[in-house]
Amino acid sequence: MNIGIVCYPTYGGSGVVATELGMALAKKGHKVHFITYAAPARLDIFQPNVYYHEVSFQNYTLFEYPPYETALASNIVDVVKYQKLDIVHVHYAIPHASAAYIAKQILKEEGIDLKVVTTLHGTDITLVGKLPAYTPVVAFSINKSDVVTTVSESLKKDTFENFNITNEIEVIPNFIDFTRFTKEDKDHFKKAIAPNGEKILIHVSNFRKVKRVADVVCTFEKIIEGGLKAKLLLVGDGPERVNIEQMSRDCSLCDNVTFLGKQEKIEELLAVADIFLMPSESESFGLAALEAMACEVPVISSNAGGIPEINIHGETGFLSNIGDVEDMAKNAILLLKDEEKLAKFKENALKQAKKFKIDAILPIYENSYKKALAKK
Ligand code: GMT
Repeated sequence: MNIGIVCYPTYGGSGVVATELGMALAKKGHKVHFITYAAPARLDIFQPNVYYHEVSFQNYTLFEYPPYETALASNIVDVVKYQKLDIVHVHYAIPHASAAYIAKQILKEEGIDLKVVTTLHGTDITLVGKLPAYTPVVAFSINKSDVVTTVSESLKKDTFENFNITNEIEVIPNFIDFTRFTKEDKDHFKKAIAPNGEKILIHVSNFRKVKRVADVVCTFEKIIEGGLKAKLLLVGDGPERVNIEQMSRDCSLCDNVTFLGKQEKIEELLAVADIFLMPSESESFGLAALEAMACEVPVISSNAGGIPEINIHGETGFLSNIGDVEDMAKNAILLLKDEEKLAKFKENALKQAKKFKIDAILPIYENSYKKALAKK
Protein backbone atom coordinates (compact mmCIF):
# COMPACT_ATOMS: atom_id res chain seq x y z
CA MET A 1 0.00 0.00 0.00
CA ASN A 2 0.94 3.63 -0.47
CA ILE A 3 0.32 5.20 2.95
CA GLY A 4 0.48 8.81 4.19
CA ILE A 5 1.18 9.34 7.89
CA VAL A 6 0.34 12.64 9.56
CA CYS A 7 1.63 13.18 13.10
CA TYR A 8 3.35 15.54 15.49
CA PRO A 9 7.10 15.21 14.99
CA THR A 10 7.84 15.87 18.67
CA TYR A 11 9.36 13.67 21.37
CA GLY A 12 7.12 11.14 23.10
CA GLY A 13 3.58 9.94 22.66
CA SER A 14 1.67 9.90 19.43
CA GLY A 15 4.58 11.03 17.23
CA VAL A 16 6.73 8.12 18.40
CA VAL A 17 3.99 5.56 17.77
CA ALA A 18 3.27 7.03 14.31
CA THR A 19 6.94 7.08 13.34
CA GLU A 20 7.68 3.55 14.50
CA LEU A 21 4.53 2.24 12.86
CA GLY A 22 5.48 3.95 9.58
CA MET A 23 9.03 2.58 9.63
CA ALA A 24 7.79 -0.94 10.37
CA LEU A 25 5.25 -0.73 7.53
CA ALA A 26 8.04 0.44 5.20
CA LYS A 27 10.17 -2.57 6.22
CA LYS A 28 7.23 -4.80 5.25
CA GLY A 29 7.27 -3.27 1.75
CA HIS A 30 4.62 -0.55 1.99
CA LYS A 31 5.53 2.92 0.74
CA VAL A 32 5.19 5.33 3.66
CA HIS A 33 4.99 9.12 3.27
CA PHE A 34 5.32 11.20 6.45
CA ILE A 35 3.56 14.56 6.19
CA THR A 36 4.66 16.75 9.13
CA TYR A 37 6.03 20.25 9.87
CA ALA A 38 9.47 18.85 10.84
CA ALA A 39 11.22 15.48 10.54
CA PRO A 40 9.89 13.18 13.31
CA ALA A 41 12.43 12.60 16.09
CA ARG A 42 12.77 8.84 15.60
CA LEU A 43 12.47 8.84 11.77
CA ASP A 44 15.16 7.09 9.71
CA ILE A 45 14.78 8.93 6.42
CA PHE A 46 17.42 6.79 4.71
CA GLN A 47 15.35 3.64 5.01
CA PRO A 48 13.91 2.26 1.75
CA ASN A 49 10.19 3.06 1.17
CA VAL A 50 10.24 6.00 3.64
CA TYR A 51 9.50 9.50 2.33
CA TYR A 52 9.21 12.77 4.18
CA HIS A 53 7.13 15.75 3.03
CA GLU A 54 7.55 18.87 5.11
CA VAL A 55 4.38 20.91 5.48
CA SER A 56 5.26 24.30 4.08
CA PHE A 57 3.23 27.21 5.28
CA GLN A 58 3.89 30.74 4.17
CA ASN A 59 3.44 33.40 6.78
CA TYR A 60 1.72 36.72 6.14
CA THR A 61 1.66 39.93 8.17
CA LEU A 62 -2.08 39.56 8.73
CA PHE A 63 -1.69 36.20 10.46
CA GLU A 64 -1.12 36.38 14.16
CA TYR A 65 -1.47 32.59 14.09
CA PRO A 66 -0.40 30.97 10.77
CA PRO A 67 -3.26 28.68 9.57
CA TYR A 68 -1.48 25.32 9.98
CA GLU A 69 -4.61 23.24 9.37
CA THR A 70 -5.12 24.90 5.95
CA ALA A 71 -1.48 24.36 5.01
CA LEU A 72 -1.61 20.73 6.18
CA ALA A 73 -4.80 20.00 4.21
CA SER A 74 -3.23 21.55 1.08
CA ASN A 75 -0.07 19.45 1.58
CA ILE A 76 -2.12 16.27 2.03
CA VAL A 77 -3.97 17.02 -1.26
CA ASP A 78 -0.65 17.54 -3.01
CA VAL A 79 1.02 14.37 -1.68
CA VAL A 80 -2.06 12.20 -2.32
CA LYS A 81 -2.31 13.42 -5.94
CA TYR A 82 1.34 13.27 -6.87
CA GLN A 83 2.46 10.26 -4.84
CA LYS A 84 -0.78 8.38 -5.50
CA LEU A 85 -1.52 7.55 -1.87
CA ASP A 86 -4.20 4.96 -1.12
CA ILE A 87 -4.78 6.08 2.42
CA VAL A 88 -3.86 8.73 4.97
CA HIS A 89 -3.41 7.67 8.60
CA VAL A 90 -3.60 10.61 11.00
CA HIS A 91 -2.32 10.39 14.58
CA TYR A 92 -3.83 12.74 17.20
CA ALA A 93 -7.17 14.25 16.24
CA ILE A 94 -6.31 17.94 16.52
CA PRO A 95 -5.95 19.31 13.86
CA HIS A 96 -4.93 16.28 11.82
CA ALA A 97 -8.33 14.58 11.50
CA SER A 98 -10.11 17.73 10.34
CA ALA A 99 -7.26 18.63 7.94
CA ALA A 100 -7.56 15.13 6.43
CA TYR A 101 -11.34 15.59 6.13
CA ILE A 102 -10.86 18.87 4.20
CA ALA A 103 -8.30 17.16 1.93
CA LYS A 104 -10.73 14.28 1.35
CA GLN A 105 -13.48 16.70 0.24
CA ILE A 106 -11.14 18.59 -2.11
CA LEU A 107 -9.93 15.34 -3.69
CA LYS A 108 -13.51 14.10 -4.05
CA GLU A 109 -14.18 17.07 -6.38
CA GLU A 110 -11.36 15.74 -8.55
CA GLY A 111 -12.67 12.17 -8.56
CA ILE A 112 -10.15 10.83 -6.01
CA ASP A 113 -11.60 8.80 -3.13
CA LEU A 114 -9.11 9.32 -0.27
CA LYS A 115 -9.62 7.05 2.74
CA VAL A 116 -8.77 8.39 6.19
CA VAL A 117 -7.82 6.39 9.28
CA THR A 118 -7.73 8.40 12.53
CA THR A 119 -5.90 7.15 15.63
CA LEU A 120 -6.79 8.89 18.87
CA HIS A 121 -3.92 8.94 21.35
CA GLY A 122 -4.89 10.59 24.61
CA THR A 123 -4.99 14.27 25.39
CA ASP A 124 -6.68 14.92 22.02
CA ILE A 125 -9.70 13.34 23.79
CA THR A 126 -9.14 13.53 27.53
CA LEU A 127 -7.75 17.06 27.87
CA VAL A 128 -7.47 19.54 25.00
CA GLY A 129 -9.98 17.88 22.64
CA LYS A 130 -12.84 18.19 25.08
CA LEU A 131 -12.36 21.94 25.57
CA PRO A 132 -15.39 23.76 24.13
CA ALA A 133 -13.06 25.58 21.73
CA TYR A 134 -12.40 22.31 19.89
CA THR A 135 -15.22 19.82 20.66
CA PRO A 136 -17.47 20.28 17.59
CA VAL A 137 -14.61 19.91 15.10
CA VAL A 138 -13.06 16.94 16.95
CA ALA A 139 -16.39 15.06 17.12
CA PHE A 140 -17.19 15.86 13.47
CA SER A 141 -13.83 14.72 12.14
CA ILE A 142 -13.93 11.49 14.20
CA ASN A 143 -17.39 10.72 12.81
CA LYS A 144 -16.25 11.47 9.24
CA SER A 145 -13.11 9.28 9.35
CA ASP A 146 -13.35 6.00 7.44
CA VAL A 147 -11.82 4.07 10.36
CA VAL A 148 -11.19 5.29 13.90
CA THR A 149 -8.86 3.59 16.37
CA THR A 150 -7.88 4.27 19.97
CA VAL A 151 -4.80 2.98 21.76
CA SER A 152 -6.73 1.50 24.71
CA GLU A 153 -10.18 0.41 25.87
CA SER A 154 -10.08 3.23 28.39
CA LEU A 155 -9.58 5.84 25.65
CA LYS A 156 -12.39 4.32 23.60
CA LYS A 157 -14.70 4.70 26.61
CA ASP A 158 -13.54 8.30 27.17
CA THR A 159 -14.18 9.13 23.51
CA PHE A 160 -17.77 7.90 23.69
CA GLU A 161 -18.28 9.68 27.03
CA ASN A 162 -16.85 13.04 25.97
CA PHE A 163 -18.18 13.36 22.41
CA ASN A 164 -21.28 12.58 20.42
CA ILE A 165 -19.79 9.72 18.41
CA THR A 166 -21.77 7.84 15.78
CA ASN A 167 -18.78 6.04 14.22
CA GLU A 168 -17.35 2.69 15.31
CA ILE A 169 -14.07 2.66 17.24
CA GLU A 170 -11.54 -0.15 17.15
CA VAL A 171 -8.94 -0.56 19.89
CA ILE A 172 -5.40 -1.16 18.58
CA PRO A 173 -2.91 -1.01 21.44
CA ASN A 174 0.52 0.56 21.17
CA PHE A 175 3.45 -1.76 20.56
CA ILE A 176 7.08 -2.48 21.34
CA ASP A 177 9.96 -2.98 18.95
CA PHE A 178 12.03 -5.58 20.81
CA THR A 179 15.00 -5.08 18.49
CA ARG A 180 15.39 -1.79 20.35
CA PHE A 181 13.75 -2.23 23.77
CA THR A 182 15.59 -5.20 25.26
CA LYS A 183 17.56 -5.24 28.49
CA GLU A 184 21.25 -4.86 27.75
CA ASP A 185 24.14 -5.47 30.10
CA LYS A 186 25.10 -1.99 31.33
CA ASP A 187 26.69 -2.95 34.65
CA HIS A 188 29.55 -0.47 34.29
CA PHE A 189 27.00 2.31 33.85
CA LYS A 190 24.94 1.06 36.82
CA LYS A 191 28.04 1.10 39.04
CA ALA A 192 28.77 4.68 38.00
CA ILE A 193 25.26 5.84 38.96
CA ALA A 194 24.86 3.69 42.06
CA PRO A 195 28.41 2.98 43.32
CA ASN A 196 27.22 1.54 46.65
CA GLY A 197 24.69 -0.85 45.20
CA GLU A 198 21.77 1.59 45.58
CA LYS A 199 18.52 0.68 43.83
CA ILE A 200 17.74 2.83 40.77
CA LEU A 201 14.31 4.33 40.14
CA ILE A 202 13.52 6.05 36.85
CA HIS A 203 10.83 8.36 35.47
CA VAL A 204 10.59 9.36 31.79
CA SER A 205 8.14 12.00 30.59
CA ASN A 206 7.66 15.38 28.98
CA PHE A 207 7.27 17.03 32.41
CA ARG A 208 3.78 18.33 31.81
CA LYS A 209 1.38 18.82 34.75
CA VAL A 210 -0.61 15.74 33.71
CA LYS A 211 2.47 13.56 34.49
CA ARG A 212 2.49 14.61 38.19
CA VAL A 213 6.30 14.53 38.37
CA ALA A 214 6.08 16.08 41.87
CA ASP A 215 4.57 12.75 42.98
CA VAL A 216 7.68 10.98 41.65
CA VAL A 217 9.86 13.12 43.92
CA CYS A 218 7.49 12.72 46.92
CA THR A 219 7.41 8.94 46.43
CA PHE A 220 11.20 8.86 46.20
CA GLU A 221 11.55 10.98 49.34
CA LYS A 222 9.38 8.50 51.24
CA ILE A 223 11.46 5.58 49.93
CA ILE A 224 14.63 7.25 51.26
CA GLU A 225 12.89 8.04 54.57
CA GLY A 226 11.96 4.34 54.70
CA GLY A 227 15.68 3.61 55.04
CA LEU A 228 16.36 2.38 51.49
CA LYS A 229 19.49 3.39 49.63
CA ALA A 230 18.32 4.53 46.21
CA LYS A 231 18.95 6.87 43.28
CA LEU A 232 16.37 8.56 41.06
CA LEU A 233 16.89 9.29 37.36
CA LEU A 234 14.55 11.89 35.88
CA VAL A 235 14.56 11.77 32.08
CA GLY A 236 12.88 14.30 29.79
CA ASP A 237 12.11 17.96 29.82
CA GLY A 238 9.07 20.21 29.84
CA PRO A 239 7.23 23.00 31.60
CA GLU A 240 7.38 21.49 35.12
CA ARG A 241 11.09 20.70 35.16
CA VAL A 242 12.23 23.92 36.88
CA ASN A 243 9.67 23.45 39.69
CA ILE A 244 10.68 19.83 40.15
CA GLU A 245 14.38 20.74 40.35
CA GLN A 246 13.55 23.32 43.03
CA MET A 247 11.43 20.78 44.86
CA SER A 248 14.19 18.18 44.95
CA ARG A 249 16.57 20.84 46.31
CA ASP A 250 14.03 21.79 48.99
CA CYS A 251 13.74 18.15 50.11
CA SER A 252 17.57 17.87 50.21
CA LEU A 253 17.42 15.03 47.69
CA CYS A 254 19.89 16.59 45.25
CA ASP A 255 22.64 14.01 45.85
CA ASN A 256 20.30 11.17 44.97
CA VAL A 257 18.35 12.72 42.08
CA THR A 258 19.81 13.21 38.59
CA PHE A 259 18.07 15.25 35.91
CA LEU A 260 19.15 13.89 32.54
CA GLY A 261 17.00 16.04 30.23
CA LYS A 262 15.86 14.74 26.85
CA GLN A 263 17.59 11.49 25.91
CA GLU A 264 17.54 9.47 22.70
CA LYS A 265 18.75 6.11 24.03
CA ILE A 266 16.06 5.54 26.65
CA GLU A 267 16.68 1.77 26.47
CA GLU A 268 20.22 2.24 27.82
CA LEU A 269 18.87 4.08 30.85
CA LEU A 270 16.10 1.54 31.38
CA ALA A 271 18.76 -1.19 31.35
CA VAL A 272 20.07 -0.03 34.72
CA ALA A 273 16.73 0.68 36.41
CA ASP A 274 14.97 -1.42 39.07
CA ILE A 275 11.63 0.41 39.10
CA PHE A 276 9.80 2.76 36.70
CA LEU A 277 7.55 5.42 38.26
CA MET A 278 4.45 6.70 36.41
CA PRO A 279 2.07 8.58 38.75
CA SER A 280 0.14 10.31 35.89
CA GLU A 281 -3.16 12.10 36.41
CA SER A 282 -4.36 10.85 33.02
CA GLU A 283 -2.69 8.38 30.67
CA SER A 284 -4.52 6.78 27.77
CA PHE A 285 -1.93 4.01 27.43
CA GLY A 286 1.43 4.75 29.03
CA LEU A 287 3.87 3.74 26.31
CA ALA A 288 6.86 4.82 28.43
CA ALA A 289 5.82 2.24 31.07
CA LEU A 290 5.52 -0.51 28.46
CA GLU A 291 8.99 0.35 27.11
CA ALA A 292 10.30 -0.01 30.67
CA MET A 293 8.58 -3.39 31.06
CA ALA A 294 10.16 -4.60 27.81
CA CYS A 295 13.52 -3.81 29.45
CA GLU A 296 12.46 -5.87 32.51
CA VAL A 297 11.62 -2.93 34.73
CA PRO A 298 8.50 -3.30 36.96
CA VAL A 299 6.18 -0.28 37.13
CA ILE A 300 4.83 1.60 40.15
CA SER A 301 2.03 3.71 38.71
CA SER A 302 -1.29 5.39 39.23
CA ASN A 303 -4.40 3.57 38.09
CA ALA A 304 -5.28 6.33 35.60
CA GLY A 305 -6.86 5.66 32.19
CA GLY A 306 -5.33 2.80 30.23
CA ILE A 307 -2.40 2.08 32.58
CA PRO A 308 -4.19 -0.93 34.22
CA GLU A 309 -4.46 -2.47 30.72
CA ILE A 310 -0.68 -2.86 30.63
CA ASN A 311 0.57 -2.78 34.25
CA ILE A 312 -0.95 -5.71 36.13
CA HIS A 313 -1.30 -5.01 39.86
CA GLY A 314 0.73 -7.43 41.98
CA GLU A 315 2.39 -9.03 38.92
CA THR A 316 4.24 -6.53 36.73
CA GLY A 317 4.15 -3.75 39.30
CA PHE A 318 1.58 -1.99 41.45
CA LEU A 319 -1.26 0.46 40.87
CA SER A 320 -2.27 3.19 43.34
CA ASN A 321 -4.93 5.89 43.31
CA ILE A 322 -3.82 9.12 41.64
CA GLY A 323 -1.82 11.17 44.16
CA ASP A 324 -1.47 8.40 46.76
CA VAL A 325 2.30 8.76 47.17
CA GLU A 326 2.21 6.88 50.50
CA ASP A 327 0.91 3.79 48.74
CA MET A 328 3.33 4.14 45.80
CA ALA A 329 6.28 4.41 48.21
CA LYS A 330 5.01 1.45 50.28
CA ASN A 331 4.75 -0.69 47.12
CA ALA A 332 8.17 0.36 45.87
CA ILE A 333 9.78 -0.47 49.25
CA LEU A 334 8.02 -3.85 49.28
CA LEU A 335 9.58 -4.70 45.93
CA LEU A 336 13.00 -3.20 46.48
CA LYS A 337 13.50 -4.94 49.85
CA ASP A 338 12.69 -8.39 48.49
CA GLU A 339 15.19 -9.53 45.83
CA GLU A 340 13.21 -12.65 44.99
CA LYS A 341 9.97 -10.71 44.50
CA LEU A 342 11.77 -8.04 42.47
CA ALA A 343 13.28 -10.67 40.18
CA LYS A 344 9.84 -12.28 39.69
CA PHE A 345 8.23 -8.91 38.87
CA LYS A 346 11.01 -8.17 36.35
CA GLU A 347 10.33 -11.49 34.65
CA ASN A 348 6.55 -10.82 34.65
CA ALA A 349 7.07 -7.33 33.22
CA LEU A 350 8.96 -8.74 30.24
CA LYS A 351 6.34 -11.47 29.71
CA GLN A 352 3.55 -8.88 29.71
CA ALA A 353 5.43 -6.53 27.33
CA LYS A 354 5.86 -9.40 24.86
CA LYS A 355 2.06 -9.40 24.34
CA PHE A 356 2.53 -6.00 22.66
CA LYS A 357 5.23 -7.05 20.17
CA ILE A 358 5.16 -4.93 17.02
CA ASP A 359 4.84 -8.06 14.83
CA ALA A 360 1.49 -8.82 16.47
CA ILE A 361 0.10 -5.29 16.23
CA LEU A 362 1.24 -4.39 12.69
CA PRO A 363 -1.21 -6.78 10.90
CA ILE A 364 -4.08 -5.27 12.93
CA TYR A 365 -3.23 -1.83 11.50
CA GLU A 366 -2.89 -3.31 8.00
CA ASN A 367 -6.38 -4.80 8.42
CA SER A 368 -7.78 -1.45 9.51
CA TYR A 369 -6.38 0.06 6.28
CA LYS A 370 -8.04 -2.72 4.26
CA LYS A 371 -11.30 -2.01 6.09
CA ALA A 372 -11.02 1.70 5.22
CA LEU A 373 -10.26 0.93 1.56
CA ALA A 374 -13.29 -1.34 1.34
CA LYS A 375 -15.62 1.41 2.63
CA LYS A 376 -18.14 2.74 0.12
O1 GMT B 1 1.36 12.64 26.87
C1 GMT B 1 2.21 12.52 26.01
O2 GMT B 1 3.36 12.16 26.25
C2 GMT B 1 1.87 12.84 24.59
C3 GMT B 1 0.62 12.19 24.17
C4 GMT B 1 0.41 12.33 22.70
O3 GMT B 1 -0.70 12.06 22.30
O4 GMT B 1 1.31 12.75 21.96
O5 GMT B 1 0.68 10.82 24.60
C5 GMT B 1 -0.47 10.04 24.57
O6 GMT B 1 -0.22 9.07 23.57
C6 GMT B 1 0.74 8.08 23.88
C7 GMT B 1 0.91 7.18 22.65
O7 GMT B 1 -0.29 6.59 22.26
C8 GMT B 1 0.25 7.29 25.11
O8 GMT B 1 1.20 6.28 25.44
C9 GMT B 1 0.12 8.26 26.29
O9 GMT B 1 -0.45 7.55 27.37
C10 GMT B 1 -0.81 9.42 25.93
N1 GMT B 1 -0.73 10.44 26.98
C11 GMT B 1 -1.78 10.73 27.75
O10 GMT B 1 -2.87 10.19 27.66
C12 GMT B 1 -1.55 11.79 28.77
